[in-house]
Amino acid sequence: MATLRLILADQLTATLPLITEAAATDILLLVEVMEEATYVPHHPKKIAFLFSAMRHFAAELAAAGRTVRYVKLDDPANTGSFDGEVARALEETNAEALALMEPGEWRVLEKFKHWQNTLGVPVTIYEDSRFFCSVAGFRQHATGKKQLRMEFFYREMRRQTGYLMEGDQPLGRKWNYDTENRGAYDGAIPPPVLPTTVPDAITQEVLGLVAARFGHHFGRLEGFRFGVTRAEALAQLEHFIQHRLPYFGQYQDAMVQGQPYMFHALISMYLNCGLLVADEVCAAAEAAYHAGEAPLAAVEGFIRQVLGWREYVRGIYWLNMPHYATRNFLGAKNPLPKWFWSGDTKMNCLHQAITETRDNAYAHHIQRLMVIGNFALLAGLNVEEVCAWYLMVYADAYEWVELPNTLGMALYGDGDSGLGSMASKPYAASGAYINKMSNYCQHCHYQVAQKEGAGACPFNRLYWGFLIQHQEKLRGNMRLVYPYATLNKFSAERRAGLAAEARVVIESLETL
Ligand code: FAD
Ligand code: DLZ
Ligand code: SF4
Repeated sequence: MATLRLILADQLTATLPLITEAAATDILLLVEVMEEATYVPHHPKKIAFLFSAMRHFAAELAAAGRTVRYVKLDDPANTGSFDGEVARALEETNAEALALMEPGEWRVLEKFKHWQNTLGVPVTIYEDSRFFCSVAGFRQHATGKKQLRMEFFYREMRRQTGYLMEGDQPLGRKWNYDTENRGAYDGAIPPPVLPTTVPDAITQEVLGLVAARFGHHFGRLEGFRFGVTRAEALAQLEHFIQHRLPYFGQYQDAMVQGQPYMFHALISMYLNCGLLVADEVCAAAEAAYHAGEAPLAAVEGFIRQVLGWREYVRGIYWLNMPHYATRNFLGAKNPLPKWFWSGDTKMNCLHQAITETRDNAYAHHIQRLMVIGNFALLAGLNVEEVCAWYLMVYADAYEWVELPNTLGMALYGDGDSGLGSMASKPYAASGAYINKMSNYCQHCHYQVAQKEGAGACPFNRLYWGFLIQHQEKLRGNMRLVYPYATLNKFSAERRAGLAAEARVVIESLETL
């Protein structure tokens, strides 16, 4: 009896039990479908990356002797959806069972569950074995707690995995080295040039297809540089470990005009589609520390992102879906300005972050959080629209990781959920933070030192108005004691002036 085994574009890991447990007669199914490429209009580089990676992965499986059924997007028989392609494959192959692995998105899991009742064949759903913490494991972690915090979850994961541990103690006797990390960039170490990957014939064909079918989506296809095979992803990881990891922590929050990558790893797109797995990434970083090639602060900072944050956001997503997607604690409803689709704004920090996103399908964490996210938070931009924007523009974006980061961490949309909230306070900041961490303000139309008036930095003009507008909801937050104490010292007249100043900015979002 043959089983049809569906492998999604973000399940390209040859060691998955979904694949290794396949019998010789089983059929491995990979499908390029219009429905997935357009449920949000993904960045063309993201689509090209996934289609090319899928085609290379399928070729490797076939070369290893597996029976692979691969459906290209432009196959005339392609029905355009997972539903259609699974039903067609079952009919045409006479497979008598279907095997799947937990998907990364709630909407796809709902489909899978539906198939259990409608397809007329037994359906098995494997657990996604690539994460350190299973969905059930996170639920257990959450049980009985009044509030969840990444830092405590992370310590639990360190103990469980043994990463950077000496017995039951953290290596160096400290769990977290952030006080040594996150400095401003002094220019002393130039960011290394990234290795480039030359598109082969498969990628060239995909690039042609994507240009023709998705060229109208936001984002530039030219300059495609992602690796598309496991070997290429491993080479990218190795380059990071050797050349950028030693400075990762120190410059983690730094932003420099014309340097989109700085000392970041650029591996999230490979981790999230399965070409790399989290365990090998953490192991490589830890080995660099033990070999004396990277300091503990940098290695701990990096491992915290992968072992801590990445696992934590996945846990939060599955713990809280589907209602999580509808949260909007601060009632943010203002429409996205048109320049989110062009980068055409006089605010240099946003111009840099959005045009780099358009060109590379990538922006690093602080650009996502403290520039684009911070602006969206202060300006009260519509949570649903902002989340959709993040989901479509980044090559690493899947709802399980995008939604908690955007709705939760950047927009504080889950601020009322107590147990499941991502951040302990909104990441609201004035222009002073961006000026401290970047050189963007030196090249900006607006004055970062100016607090009010047409020429002042819009982040400054929005900041106090944001705190005033949401004081009923935020005043009790212990981490906002200082800004609210400062606000309380202002006269009623001054507070009214600051609120009016923010309203003027919000009314002129399109022209900023
Ligand atoms: P590095 O900065 O070098 O970090 C190393 C690795 O740590 C990353 O590859 C990633 O796997 C992991 N990591 C770090 N921070 C996080 C985090 N907060 N959540 C999950 N993993 C993390 N990451 C995504 O993978 N997909 C997304 O769709 C996504 N959307 C985001 C939206 C917003 C508003 C914000 C603030 C962050 C988002 N992130 C997302 C997290 C983070 O910005 C990216 O993982 C990171 O920028 C990827 O680049 P890198 O590989 O160079 O990461
Ligand atoms: C993002 C994406 C795109 C653009 N295209 C496909 C596709 O054609 N076939 C496929 O199997 N998966 C695709 N994906 C990834 C799916 O949307 C992903 O599996 C879900 O988002 C669940 O994580
Ligand atoms: Fe951004 Fe304000 Fe600095 Fe301009 S002055 S780059 S808008 S923070």
